[in-house]
Amino acid sequence: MTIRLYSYWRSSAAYRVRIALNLKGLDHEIIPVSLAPGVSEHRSEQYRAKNPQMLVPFLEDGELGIAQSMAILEYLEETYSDVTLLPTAEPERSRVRAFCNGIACDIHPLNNLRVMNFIKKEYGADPTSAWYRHWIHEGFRAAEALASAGPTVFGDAVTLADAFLVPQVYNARRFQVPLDDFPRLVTLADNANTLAAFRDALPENQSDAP
Ligand SMILES: N[C@@H](CCC(=O)N[C@@H](CS)C(=O)NCC(=O)O)C(=O)O
Repeated sequence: MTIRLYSYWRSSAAYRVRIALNLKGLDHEIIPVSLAPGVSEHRSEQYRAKNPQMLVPFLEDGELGIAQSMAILEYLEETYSDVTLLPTAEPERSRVRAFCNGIACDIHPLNNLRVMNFIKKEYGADPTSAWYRHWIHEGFRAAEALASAGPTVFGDAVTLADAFLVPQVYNARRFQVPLDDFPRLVTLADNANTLAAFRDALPENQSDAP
C-alpha cells in the first residue's frame, strides 16, 4: 500500500507527520497542497472532496483517508509499530499525549493561518504581534516545566512530544518570538534537529519550498 501525505512545506501540523513518517522509516509520497495566498489549493473543490475541513495534513494509506495530525499519528502508531513513538507504559504514555495536545490544541490553533488572517483583517494585527507571542509564551511556559533535561523531551527516547515541539519552535523562530525563557525547549528542539528524520522534515527541505 502507498502512504500519501498531503502537505505544505510551511504547515507545522504537516511537519509533525513528516517527522513521524521519517522516524518510523515508512515509505511515503508527499503531495504538496499550496496554502500560499492567491493559490489556496486547500480550498479547491478537489481537495475539499478529500478533506471537508480544507486543512493539511491529510494522509492516505491505500483506500483509507485520515485528517487531523493527531488522528494520523495515532493511526500510524497503531498500524506501524516497528518503531514506536508513544511509550507503552503509563503514566509515560499519557504524559506524552498531554504534552502534544498542549501544543496541538492550546497553541497552534490560536496562531494558525486562518486565525491570523481573520485578526489581521478585523483588527489590523500581524503575526509578529503580541497575540502570536502571547500564545506561544503561554503554552511554552507549561511545556518548559513539563519537559525533561534531555536529550529528548521525555528522557532518552524520541517520542511524539519531540515531533510536536520541533515545528512549534520553528514557527516561534520564524516570527522572531523571544525564546530566552525556554532554554530547555530550545535545547531539546536543537537536539532533535541533529537527527536526519527531523532535518529531512524541515520546511526548507521540502520539494514545494520556494
Ligand atoms: N488541528 C489540525 C490543524 C490543521 C491546520 O490548521 N493546518 C493548517 C496548516 S498548519 C492549515 O491547513 N491551514 C489552512 C488555513 O488555515 O486555511 C491538525 O492538527 O491537523
